[in-house]
Amino acid sequence: MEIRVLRRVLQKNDDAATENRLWFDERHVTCINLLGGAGSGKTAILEAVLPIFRGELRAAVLEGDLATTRDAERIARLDVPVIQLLTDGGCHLTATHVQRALDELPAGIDLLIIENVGNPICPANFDLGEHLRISALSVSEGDDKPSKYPLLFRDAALTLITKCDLLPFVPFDMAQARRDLLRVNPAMRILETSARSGKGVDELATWIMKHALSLGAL
Ligand SMILES: Nc1nc2c(ncn2[C@@H]2O[C@H](COP(=O)(O)OP(=O)(O)OP(=O)(O)O)[C@@H](O)[C@H]2O)c(=O)[nH]1
Ligand SMILES: [Mg+2]
Repeated sequence: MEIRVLRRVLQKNDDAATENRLWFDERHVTCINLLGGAGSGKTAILEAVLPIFRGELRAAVLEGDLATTRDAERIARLDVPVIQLLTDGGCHLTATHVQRALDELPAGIDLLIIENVGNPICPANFDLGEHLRISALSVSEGDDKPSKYPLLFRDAALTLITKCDLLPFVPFDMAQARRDLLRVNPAMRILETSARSGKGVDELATWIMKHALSLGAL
């Protein structure tokens, strides 16, 4: 009996991602996919950085979660347009999830940040149609994570080492983490941040605005 082998099982997702990218390009929207493990500080860093864009660039957020609207509520408190995408148990967002939300976004935005489901593994495999990926690694997760979860960092243009205010309290070898991140992706930029102390937040805002500008959003 002939065994049929289907390759490129992600083709359907990739097709939707290509359509999403076209949608963003036609409207001059820069799209960023923010990935990281559960609780790595993704929403907290968004809460810190989004107010800086006010008056400079019109941002909106898609929040990916298995359950609850808690993260969307946190973003809505900043008066930033936000849509909660619930995956009903799914461990990652797909391009189709994003596609469904596009027509619900307000007109005239320059930047869309998609906070993916907190998970260091699956989200990395799904192109959402973003222009840029930012990955988050909190110091409380441990400096071994870049080597253990390389896919999370492989396509990141920027990795945020988050919760740096906790460095005095957790064993985290920064030099080792940086070395391992650059081994996974020598082209990435690394930024040490803390949503609590504000460390690196202005630099993150500048980085995002510079990239949005070079991608033609502004
Ligand atoms: N000390 C410290 N705690 C932080 C920082 N950022 C986030 N936290 C805490 O870490 C926990 C998780 O933060 P979130 O911002 O919800 O993390 P997340 O990655 O969005 O979580 P999920 O969306 O559930 O994956 C919360 O208790 C935050 O208060 C930080 O910079 N410093
Ligand atoms: Mg979150």
